[in-house]
Amino acid sequence: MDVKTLIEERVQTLFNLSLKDCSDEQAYVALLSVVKELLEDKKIIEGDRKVYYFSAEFLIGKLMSNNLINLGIRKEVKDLFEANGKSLAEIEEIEAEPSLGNGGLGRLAACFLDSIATLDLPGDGVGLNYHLGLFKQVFDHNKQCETPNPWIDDHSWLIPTNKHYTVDFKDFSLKSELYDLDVLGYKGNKNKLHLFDIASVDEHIVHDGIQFDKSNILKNLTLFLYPDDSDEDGRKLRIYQQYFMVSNGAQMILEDIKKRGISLTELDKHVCIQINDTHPSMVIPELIRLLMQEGLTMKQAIEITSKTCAYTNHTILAEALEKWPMYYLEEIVPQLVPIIEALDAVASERCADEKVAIIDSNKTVHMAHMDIHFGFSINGVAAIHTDILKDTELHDFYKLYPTHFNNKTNGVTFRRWLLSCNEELTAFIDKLIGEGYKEDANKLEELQKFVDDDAVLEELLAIKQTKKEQLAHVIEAREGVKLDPSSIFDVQVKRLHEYKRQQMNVLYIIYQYLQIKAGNKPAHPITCIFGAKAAPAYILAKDIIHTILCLQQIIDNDPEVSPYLKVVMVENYNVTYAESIIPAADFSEQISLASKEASGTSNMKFMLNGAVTLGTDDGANVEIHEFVGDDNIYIFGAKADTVIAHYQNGDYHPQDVLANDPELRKLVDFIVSDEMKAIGDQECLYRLYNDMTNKDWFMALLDARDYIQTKEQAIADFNDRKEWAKKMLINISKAGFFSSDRTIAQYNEDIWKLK
Ligand code: Z15
Repeated sequence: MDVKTLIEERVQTLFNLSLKDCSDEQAYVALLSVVKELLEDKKIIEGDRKVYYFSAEFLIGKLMSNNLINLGIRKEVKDLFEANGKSLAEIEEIEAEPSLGNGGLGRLAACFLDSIATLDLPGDGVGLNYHLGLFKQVFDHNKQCETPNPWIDDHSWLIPTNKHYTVDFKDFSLKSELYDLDVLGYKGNKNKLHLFDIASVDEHIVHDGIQFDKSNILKNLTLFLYPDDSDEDGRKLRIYQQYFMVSNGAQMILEDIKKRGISLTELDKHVCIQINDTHPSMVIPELIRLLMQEGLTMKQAIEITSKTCAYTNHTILAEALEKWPMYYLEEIVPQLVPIIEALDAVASERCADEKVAIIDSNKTVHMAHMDIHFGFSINGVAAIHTDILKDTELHDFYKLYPTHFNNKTNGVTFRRWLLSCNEELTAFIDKLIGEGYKEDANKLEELQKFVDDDAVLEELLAIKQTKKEQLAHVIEAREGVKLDPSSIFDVQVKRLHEYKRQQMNVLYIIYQYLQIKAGNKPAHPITCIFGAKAAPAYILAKDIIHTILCLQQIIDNDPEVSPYLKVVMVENYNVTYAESIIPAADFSEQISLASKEASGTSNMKFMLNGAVTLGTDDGANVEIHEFVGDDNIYIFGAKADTVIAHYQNGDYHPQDVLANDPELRKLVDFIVSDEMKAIGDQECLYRLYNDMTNKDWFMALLDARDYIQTKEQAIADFNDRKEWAKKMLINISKAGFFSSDRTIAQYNEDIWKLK
């Protein structure tokens, strides 16, 4: 039966209504039920060898649009709804976005699952089913407040399974429940995302935002992703979560291997476990423990585990590399302690230097060190990032295991980040070069032949304009803020972190504000769009949000300024929001301090949608720069080697910069000006001001002047619409390398070796 008839009949059986007469909600429920069945009928991808991607986060976004695309029925369904007076886009909005991730790392995991299935490789995700997600961000008095973000309801895509495992902690055991999500490849077969949970979790213990008793593990274990770890109970809860995730995953894998009649001594020939950052690192000692329980010697178990596990590093920020005091592990998972001690002993036999020790002299366990000593591969996520790991951050490990180090530059799935979120651009590209690029992204290069075709360039600008108008509607509906779609849409959307330097963007806004007040209008009106969540215990990040929101208010209320400059920070930036913001962007802000952003992935989504990058030579910006050339990107600021030298020499002081640059001082001073203090919280504003002027650990002042000049140049260039459209076209045509299909093909070729 064709899909149209299926849907029409389903509305009839479920609601006794015709598609014309049912509500959008009813249409959604019927569509969901049909699509779930179509997914159920899809074959599971099989193979002798399988990868398991272990990750604390899977930021999958809404699933309907993606599933329709991968089933190859989106157009049919859209037409059917249209013929019945309904809009598929509006119906898709009804779905709640799963809140299973935070930022780039989680979104990468989701893109990877999509590409693994699309390449028809056997590979499943392993994670946790957080009921209340990260948190939902709301603004109150220009400050971030956190509230629960429930997303599981009767209409979720989760598939309950009958699988249960027992996970032992020191004081109690937990019986797990497993929920699965189908991950369908583009016009292909499917894999699974396995999300573990327990039945006793109780959302009702949450009060006053996202407060809850952190010691009540039975009730809180899978409530939130990244529970506040500023106190000891919070840190211990993270260990409970991590061990629960990896023990379940490891048990599931071994069960499957045994069922297939394979000897556990052959595990590494059939299974590869990819450890996504250090959150799942305990899978190494846990797998060793389980193998020993099955009768292997410790030596055998260590060897097999080492040949099974591979580690991806996503950061060089020392504070993000997890370390746990041994006594936490003794209190929670004592069964791992002798194994970790044995691993530490083996490691110190290989190299006695404490810099590479698993357990240091303070009895702290370094999770990344365990991954590197006892995994067969370690990779960084962009060329410059891997180089820095080899040369600096992990140099001592590189000397020990040079062949284990490899680079896998990140990528993004074009199904979601072009086909689904930008139908207009997709249709235009189809018309110009055909649909081949959907299977082989490098074919986007064929767009190059249109760089001097005026009609094409004009159409590209027209599509961007359409996407900007659509975004203006979304933002007006959601934030109550009116945007001018003829202004430049300058976008910085990403987690709030000092190293990403939203505070430097703030200095630009202050600069522009003061210029306009002094009678100097910008070359083109500009709208600065922000989206960012700050970790609940990250005070300075919250101060930066407060500062942005105060600036937004001051500018909104100033009729002299607001026709030329507008600031809007959207509430609760998430995947769904990204899908309407990214296609509408003119400028892509990628302004991290060089050496600090491992890769970045929104930079790739922006270029794919025809935005031009304003960025530092950091992360994947470096590779974007190489692909598009100097004329199609705006690169500024200190280079990574300069920055690294500043840290090594301890010779960067913001006061030195300010002493030589009185104009810059005026910008910083504005943070604590009377205007700001009149509406803002003085404690927050001064805390940020004092930090920026005395510490400025991520060197915003070092690059601020160059940043402001570069952005002014970009604004001026924007006015030559034809030249700008060429830059857009070249960015799109060079985006092919950043498809996660390419990334996954490389993981498979070098690390996983499936099929
Ligand atoms: C996260 O989102 C990333 C790194 C981390 O260590 C954690 Cl805990 C979360 C990001 C990087 O910051 C970003 O540069 C990179 O593109 C992304 O992971 C995916 O590799």
